[in-house]
Amino acid sequence: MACLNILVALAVVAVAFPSTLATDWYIGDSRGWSLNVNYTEWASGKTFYIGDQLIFLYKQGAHNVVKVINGTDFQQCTVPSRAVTLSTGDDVITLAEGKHWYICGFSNHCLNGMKLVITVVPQLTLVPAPTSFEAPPPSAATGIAFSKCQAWIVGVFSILVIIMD
Ligand SMILES: *[C@@H]1O[C@H](CO)[C@@H](O)[C@H](O)[C@H]1NC(C)=O
Ligand SMILES: *[C@@H]1O[C@H](CO)[C@@H](O)[C@H](O)[C@H]1NC(C)=O
Ligand SMILES: [Cu+2]
Repeated sequence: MACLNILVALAVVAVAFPSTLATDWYIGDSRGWSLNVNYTEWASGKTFYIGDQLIFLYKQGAHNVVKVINGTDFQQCTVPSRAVTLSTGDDVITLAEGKHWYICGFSNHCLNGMKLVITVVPQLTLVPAPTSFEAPPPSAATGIAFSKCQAWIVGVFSILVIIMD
């Protein structure tokens, strides 16, 4: 039953560290980047990792995305003079670690709540398998058992990857 033990251990690892793949975050989900959305509420409970992408969808010309440098500008809705402004209507930002502030630069939109602050943390990495699984001694019988086991593990992992994708 060594095979089952390994499968269970791998399943535990897979659940504890669900994915090393980056997430695409559609800001505001179906509402996109617009007025009348509480982006504090939208962001709450979400964990943003380095390498994830923020996607701001909106009608071009109706809004924009301005990256502000600090919490003061964010609170006061001040557009910095040399701000990075995105305005394609389909703006994608790949996240680096730390706190990031975004506002809409159109008049009064930020004051009416079009503002998003997030904190980006490092991605958890997959830890090496625990050392308790020693490779079996190389006899013919265990050799076959082990390769069956490997086939199982590959199979189960393929299914997990499909499910979690
Ligand atoms: C947005 O949601 C947050 C958290 O639920 C709440 O504290 C805040 O008052 C809301 N803001 C507005 C403008 O409704
Ligand atoms: C925030 O950034 C603005 C520039 O956009 C700067 O003038 C201001 O001093 C900064 N405030 C703090 C508290 O760092
Ligand atoms: Cu706007």
